[in-house]
This record gives sequence, C-alpha cells and structure tokens, in this order.
Amino acid sequence: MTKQWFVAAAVIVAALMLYGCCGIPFPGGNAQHANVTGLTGRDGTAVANGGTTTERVQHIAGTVDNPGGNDATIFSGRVAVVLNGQKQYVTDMTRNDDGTWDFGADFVIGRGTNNVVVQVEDANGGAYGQSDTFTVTGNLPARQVEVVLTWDTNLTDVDMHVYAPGYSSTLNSDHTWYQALNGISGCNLDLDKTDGYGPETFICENTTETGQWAIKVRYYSDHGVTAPTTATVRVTLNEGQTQSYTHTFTADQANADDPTNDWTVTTFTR
Ligand SMILES: [Ca+2]
Repeated sequence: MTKQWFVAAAVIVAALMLYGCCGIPFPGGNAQHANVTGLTGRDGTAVANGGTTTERVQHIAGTVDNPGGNDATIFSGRVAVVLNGQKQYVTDMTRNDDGTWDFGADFVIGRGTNNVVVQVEDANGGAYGQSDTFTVTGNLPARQVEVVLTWDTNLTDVDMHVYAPGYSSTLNSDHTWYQALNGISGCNLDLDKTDGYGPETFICENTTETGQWAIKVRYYSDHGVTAPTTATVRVTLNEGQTQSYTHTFTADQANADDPTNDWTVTTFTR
C-alpha cells in the first residue's frame, strides 16, 4: 500500500468509526428516522405541507424507526411532536410488520405560521432522528386566551377547569368544564376527552371578563390504569409566548369530581 492509499484508508476507517458510534448519521443516509405522512384537521380535512387551515386541532401521523433496531417489539425511546419549539410526546404508536412504527397524535396549532417537526429520541433521551419540517398556516381568529391540556396515558380521563374573574361557586357561574363547555361567556372548551391523551382546548375569542383567572386540572378517572399520569397545560395569552406547565398524578388521585387532588396550574390577570 502506498503512503497516499494508507492515508486515504485511515481517513475512511476513522470516518466509519466516528459515524458508527455516537448516533451520528452517515452523510446521505437515513438520518431522519421519522416521516410525516400528513396532517388532518379534526373536521376531517387533510392539510398539505405549506397549506392553510381553519381547524385548530390537527392530527399528525407518520412512521418512525425504532432506535433499538427494527427487530425489537418494544419501542426503545420516545417520539415527540415539536410545534414552534414546544414539545409534546407521542404515546399512541403501533408496530408495523417491517419493524417501523406508526405514530399518531392530536395537537393544537396557533394563528399564523406553525412549524412542526417529529423528533425521535433514543432510550437515553438523546437525539436519534427527526422528520423534515411540516409547515401549516392557521387561518384562525385571534385568541385572547388559549389553554391546551394533554396527558400521557391511554384510556384515562383528565379534565380542565377554567375559572373566570366572575366565578361564583354558589351560582356555579363563570366556570368552564366538561359539564359547562360554554360556562364562560366568549369562551369555549371544545370537548371532554375521556380515554387518553387529550387535547382538550379552551379558547376565548370574545370575552369581556377582566381580573384574575385560574386554571385547574382534575384527574377524573384512571379507567384501570395503574401508572402515573403526567398532564401538560400550555397557556397562551393574546397570541403571545406560550407558557408550559406539567404535573404528575398518581392513579389513586383519580377521584371523579372531588376537587381534593386538583392541580392548580396557574392564575393570570387580563
Ligand atoms: Ca376529560
């Protein structure tokens, strides 16, 4: 072997060692490990990459590779939908015959430009791969208040409660929850998810209430699930920066409409 060939071979070996470890992908290889098939609004309308929608709640679906190898029958790692930098983990996944995994998740877009990426983490939380960016424009009215509740266990029922400044426990007024989706004038809670994940989405587009508001979350029913449930609440006021809060409930804290174990997420003044 000439000196030149020896140097070239050494470089190739070094490159193979580098790329073969540390999760660094081969140049030109499949570094993505995640593909987004598409978005579908809750109204059933498909949204193309670069498209525009009037539906806030979107379902994202696609396929990812298993960081633990495509022979593994348990997914080794986690998948997240990252919307404008805000991460929401995906828990609804099924294995395909070829060892890839289908994922699906509902998430709530905002007004204007929404950039969505699906990320795959390995079992240690390290970056394994991600999809191309999927961009969708929300042709939506301005939000005075938006509160989005999601949680991470299938089958369980977690509930959002929002209290406006005029709240009265005796009159049961100015309280939005699953029994009063329009309990606060100018605002709406879209639905009550009772079997996992959410999102439950509270939007005010036309409220005149001013003063201190409160957001609480109640674990209504575990439906037999014994694992803890971590809830995430994202709050956006006047189209500003989104604040994210998390809290973990144990299964024995699920107690229907008893407020004993309520999580007080935050209060705000508007
Ligand atoms: Ca619920």
